[in-house]
Formats: sequence, structure tokens, C-alpha cells
Amino acid sequence: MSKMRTRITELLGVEYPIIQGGMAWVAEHHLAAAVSEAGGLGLIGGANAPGEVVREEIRKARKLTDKPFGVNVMLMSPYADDVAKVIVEEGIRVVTTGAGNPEKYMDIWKAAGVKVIPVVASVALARRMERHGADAVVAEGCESGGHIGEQTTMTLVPQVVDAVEIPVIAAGGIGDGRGIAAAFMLGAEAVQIGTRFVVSKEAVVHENYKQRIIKAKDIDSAVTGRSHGHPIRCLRNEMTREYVKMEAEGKSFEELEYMTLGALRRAVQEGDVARGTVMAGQIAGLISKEQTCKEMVEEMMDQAKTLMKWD
Ligand code: TUI
Repeated sequence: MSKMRTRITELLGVEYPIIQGGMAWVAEHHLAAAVSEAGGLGLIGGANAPGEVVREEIRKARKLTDKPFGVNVMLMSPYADDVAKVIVEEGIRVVTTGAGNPEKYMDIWKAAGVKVIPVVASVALARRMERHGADAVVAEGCESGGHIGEQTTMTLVPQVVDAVEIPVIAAGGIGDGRGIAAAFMLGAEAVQIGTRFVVSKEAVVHENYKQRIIKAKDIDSAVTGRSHGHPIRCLRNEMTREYVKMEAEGKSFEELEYMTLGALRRAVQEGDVARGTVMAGQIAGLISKEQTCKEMVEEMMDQAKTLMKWD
């Protein structure tokens, strides 16, 4: 298969214009290494983990691959400062950030030569990140799983592409080569894929979680947390039904948060897909089988290249 070069493949030194989402509990060293080995950019999700846990994950990933991989910093984490330092100490070359504004870390990362790619859900934040020296941005639409903004991928990506000079990576609702081709038509130079990689063979995710994604239909996700400004997309279950009911009753942010404490871990590791949080994007309905990351990447790229007559 011939190469598909964009400013992003050059910036990251990867074969294909595909980066992996920084999914909490899911994006650990096995998945990150497998996506990088497949020719994309794998990422270790810092999530709510302490710096030392992330350091161990980085070291374990290095044992599995010589190819570049990055780290995603979840900015609402109480350990974000520590993780930001560990990234520099471990010589990580690429960082993506989520759920906030990474400005305060920009100087230390840039000084260390780390490529910084903030995930944004608005044009305003994309512009601001460019001014602060971001190397690229991920424009993530609300089709995504997990913490989301308001704009759809279809509307956000071209507006961000027009607003900034740096390259744009499209995210949210992309799960096959058609999605990649569509993202390129909107002006993106790479895509971020999350939900599809959750069902990869290499992802250390409970079989129940993978099966819920594989069996999901188009309308099976719900958004919780809109009432307190932290919307999260996940697959509907007992937990989301109860959450939405409590939100309608006007329960406080603290009460609602208490209910979801540890719920993502319970779903990912213990397979409690009834009472746990099964974060996934709207594209879950399209995902029908478990494959290796290499099979996924090659299938998606073959399809995208045919559609774009890129060869
Ligand atoms: O971050 C994500 N997706 C995530 S993070 C996550 S873990 C979490 N758990 C509980 C509560 C919150 C997070 C699960 N999924 N995607 C990237 C993303 N970032 N989407 C939207 C944003 C975003 C939203 C608002 C980025 C910045 C922002 O405002 C920043 C500012 O200060 O303007």
C-alpha cells in the first residue's frame, strides 16, 4: 500500500494519518503500542492516573514498540501537573490534551521539543491554541464518546480548518474509510479514532464492553451530564437511565458525580455494562467485529484511498 502523506504524517513521523483517542482506562500500553505498530499514532491515556502510573505505562509501551507513540493528558485530572512533567522526563514526543485548556503546560512542553496537539470542540479554542504554539489541533465533534462539546464533526471541522493555519485532525463519528475520506473532504489532514479501537484484539477491555459496542445500534448512545456542563456520551443502560432521571429531578453535581465514581473502570475492567459507564461514540452502530489494530488500519486506509483516488 502506498503512503498517504500529509502535514500530520510528517509532523508525527507515522505511516498513516490516523491517531488513536486518549481513552481513559482503555488507552493503556497494549493498545497504544499496537496502533503505533500498525502505522498510526498510538496514545497512552493519562486519564485520572497519577504521574508514576503513566510513567510505567510509557515504559511498558516502549518494550512493545520502537515506533513513536504519544500521551493524552486529561486536563480535569487532579494529576495533570504530574503527568505533564512525566511526559518531559520520559522524552515523549507528542501530546494530545482533552477536557480543558492546556496553555499552562505549553511552555515546558515546547521547550522540551514535545509536539502539542490539543483536542478542541470550538473554533475559539482552536485559534487560541494556535496562538499559544500548538503544532496541530484535533477538532472533535459531539459524535465522539466520552466528554464532548456541542458542535458536530461535519460543522466543526471545516470551520476550524478555515480559522487556523496549523493542520487539523478530525474526530467524532469516524470508524471506517468513508469517514476518513469525508474528513479529508472537510479539510482535515488526519483522523482520530476511538470507539473502533476499543474493540480491537489488543485492547485490554472486558469482553462485555466490546460486545456492547459490537451489538450497538445507531441510536444506542445517550449524553449524561448536560445539566452541569460536563456532557459525557456513553451507551444507554441502567446507569444512564438513572442518571438522566436524577438530572431531571435537579440533583446536584456532587450527587451525580458520586453515582458515576469508578463506573468507567467497572465497565472496562469488570465488564459491568449495566451499572458501569460504557463510553462510546455514535459510530458504535457501524462497528461489527473485533480485529487487530493492523487489520483495522489497513482496511480503513484501503477504503479511504480508493474513495479519494489517492495512489
Ligand atoms: O476529553 C475528551 N474526552 C473525554 S475526557 C474523559 S474523562 C472525564 N471523565 C469525567 C468528566 C470529564 C472527563 C472522557 N472523555 N475529549 C476531548 C474534548 N475536549 N472534548 C471536548 C473538550 C473540551 C471541552 C471544553 C476542551 C476544552 C474545553 O474548554 C476549555 C476552555 O477552557 O475553553
